[in-house]
Amino acid sequence: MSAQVVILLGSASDWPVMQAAAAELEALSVSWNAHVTSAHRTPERTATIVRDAEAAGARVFICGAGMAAHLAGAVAAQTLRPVIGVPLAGGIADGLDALLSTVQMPGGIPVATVAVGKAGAKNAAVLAAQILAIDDPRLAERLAAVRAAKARDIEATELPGPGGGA
Ligand code: RP5
Repeated sequence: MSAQVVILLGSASDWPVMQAAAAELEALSVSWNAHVTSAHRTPERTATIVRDAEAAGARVFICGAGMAAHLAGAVAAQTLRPVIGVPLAGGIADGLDALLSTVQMPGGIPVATVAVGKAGAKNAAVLAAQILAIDDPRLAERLAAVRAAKARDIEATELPGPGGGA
């Protein structure tokens, strides 16, 4: 069986941000693989990757792209599996361009669009895991444990008081 989650990047230059999605999936023990493919530069390769991954059992696609960020939409056009789009900064409007390109899908072909950049990459992984956890109780437990650990971190945070004291 293929990886449960397939991460697609519009360019190798997107990997420094998108590796946050891979790291989050790894931490949750969700299998993943990643490929560079472009909606515009390699449209046929994109369609082939999606079809092959789906046939091999991929459950969710995560797509990160910047500028005229159409990768997630191009993937959503090829599959009924959930597609999560991560808009990336770097274009003329520092990610707002990619956000609008990713989120403004026509009715009937949804892309679940997350925040621009690293937070979006992380949340794409968590959202993919939440989708998979609907029928995987052990993954749901791991997600709950990660969320509880993050809450404990916040509760345990102590800031210096006025004058630098505790
Ligand atoms: C997009 O154009 C890619 O997703 C990347 O964010 C941006 C720039 O790509 P490169 O010129 O670095 O390959 O398609």
